[in-house]
Amino acid sequence: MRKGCGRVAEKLKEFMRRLRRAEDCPLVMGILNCTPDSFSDGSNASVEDRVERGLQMIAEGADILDIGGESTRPGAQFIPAQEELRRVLPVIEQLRKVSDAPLSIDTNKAVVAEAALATGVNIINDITALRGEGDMAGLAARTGAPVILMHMQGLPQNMQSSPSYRDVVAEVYAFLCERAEYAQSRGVCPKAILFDPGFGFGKTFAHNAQLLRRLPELAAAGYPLLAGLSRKSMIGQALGLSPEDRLEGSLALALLAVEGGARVVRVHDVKETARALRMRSAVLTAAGA
Ligand code: HH2
Repeated sequence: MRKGCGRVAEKLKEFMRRLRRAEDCPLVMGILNCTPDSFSDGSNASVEDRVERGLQMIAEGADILDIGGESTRPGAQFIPAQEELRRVLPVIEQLRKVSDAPLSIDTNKAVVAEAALATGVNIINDITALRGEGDMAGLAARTGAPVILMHMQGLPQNMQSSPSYRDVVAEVYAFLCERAEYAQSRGVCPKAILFDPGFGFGKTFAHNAQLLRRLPELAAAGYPLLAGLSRKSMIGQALGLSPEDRLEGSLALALLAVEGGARVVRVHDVKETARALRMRSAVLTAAGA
């Protein structure tokens, strides 16, 4: 049986409220990839195993799960909507039967997002910021689903070939503001919009570092910020470690992002990240900060 709609809606409302309360502990988004080829956690696990992993992340402190059916790692190949749906829908359906936690769908295809929303997902995570396949802006406006707008230069197929900016922070800021205006012109409520600088999406190490250090400039736009740095290649570049060995680097980057004003961190390692953030909050609270 599907979890009560009222309870799910209540949980989503609470999530959206906490996003805007800077005094609350930052939120943890657990990554639940349903892909054979994601850069750090791709696998051919069964639906049951993926659902179990999702529940484990919730038990470990995830405030939301981000479910994805298409890898967007550099060089990833495009897959059709049909295949993406085949990967994600059974997992969403099973998860919704047993959990009322907020869920987001990581897709740039409106038809995938629409089916996911109909199956119990609450939030659209669109790495193309409403420039993908189909009318994602219309869907977000019609359903009232909150939407994460992410910056990307190029496409996953070519984005790391020669990323180039005059001022990466100014350009990402201008892009995200333009996409937020577009979303609103299509009827999306401003309170339903989140910003994401898109770490690693068409960016060199130096670009990612600039964005991280100058995150407060992006936060100043007034939309809650999400940061996705978990296990990304900038950690490999700095420490020379492979994706499965990037936990400590990921924790360091998550804390830096939160210091810069990120309200949500998108991570693979939920237990460790939630503990690190709770530790930080405990110190700040005790110090009256
Ligand atoms: N990063 C990835 C995928 N989706 N969405 C947002 N909003 N922000 C991100 O930084 C982001 C994202 C890439 O990470 P992952 O899902 O672990 O890998 P893959 O794309 O290979 O599945």
